[in-house]
Amino acid sequence: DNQACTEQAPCTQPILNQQFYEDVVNGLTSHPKHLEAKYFYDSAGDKLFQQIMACPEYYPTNCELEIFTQQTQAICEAMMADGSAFDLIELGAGDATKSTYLLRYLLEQQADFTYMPIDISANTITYLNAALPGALPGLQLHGLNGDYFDMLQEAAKISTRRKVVLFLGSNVGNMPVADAQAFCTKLRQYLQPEDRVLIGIDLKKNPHTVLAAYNDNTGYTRQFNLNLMERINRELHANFSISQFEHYPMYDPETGSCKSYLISLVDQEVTIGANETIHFKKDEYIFMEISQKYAVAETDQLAIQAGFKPIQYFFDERQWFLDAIWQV
Ligand code: AVJ
Repeated sequence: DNQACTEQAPCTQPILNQQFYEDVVNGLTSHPKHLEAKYFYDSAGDKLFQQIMACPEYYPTNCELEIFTQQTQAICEAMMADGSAFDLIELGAGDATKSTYLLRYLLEQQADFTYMPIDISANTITYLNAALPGALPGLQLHGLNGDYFDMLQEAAKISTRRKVVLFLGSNVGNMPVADAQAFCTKLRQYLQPEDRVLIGIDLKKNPHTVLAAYNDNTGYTRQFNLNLMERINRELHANFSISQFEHYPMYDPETGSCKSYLISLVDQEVTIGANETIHFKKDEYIFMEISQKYAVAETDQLAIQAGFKPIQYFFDERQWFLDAIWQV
């Protein structure tokens, strides 16, 4: 049943996603308190992220689209390399809107490739398997549902062809720099000499521009953050009062880290399921998400420390965003 969990009637409803529960309790019993950005994307969160991407303030999506539409040929030539057959693997493909520009051109050139979108969401892979063959006739498609590295291993078993990995949308920015370094190093270990990566990275720019992208006027970004609390209420039978928390976005131009927090407006207690009570002091924060911005030289460093060679750069007109080709 859907009975609310109150202090008088502690919640005894089952928790369906045990990993989610453990990660949330872990994060909220840590100092400082934090939540994991991957949990933003339930169906309400997916919709809010679409709305964020459609906001005039949220420039990264438009920048990368501009790059893909204005420089399609050069990007695809860099992926086609010596013309040998390849597997085009996309990490976190989502609805594949951006990559479709590249896929269409590759098909026109009769490039010999299989598109292998990897996504943690089973819904996404089911959708892509259903939608792409109609939209892109002749596409060889092999969707993989699961963790990035498990699925990269899977892709290596399916074929030994050359790999080109897409990691778009500044998803790499969702990790602190040290984690991004470790991630790229691990990615390098799953690849062979001559394999390539096309990585989209948001660049340092006017701090007002960055901050506005994470603090849109309509309030979608605020709702996106608060939705994670609502998701915890729904799925983990918690009782967050959403109105008792305030969204606080910030950008530090020196480090390039854009971070969002939820600040407790009052002293309060929140229960999660039957067994957890979390205390919040007034003004205490929960760290929600990082969206790291890089200087071009810092993206080179990220590549090189991981064992990649940056071999080509594609910028938008304003040089706000970079899609780089890295080679093993
Ligand atoms: C999907 C991680 C690239 O950090 O810009 C957008 C997510 N969060 N607005 C980003 C996000 C708030 C986005 N990434």
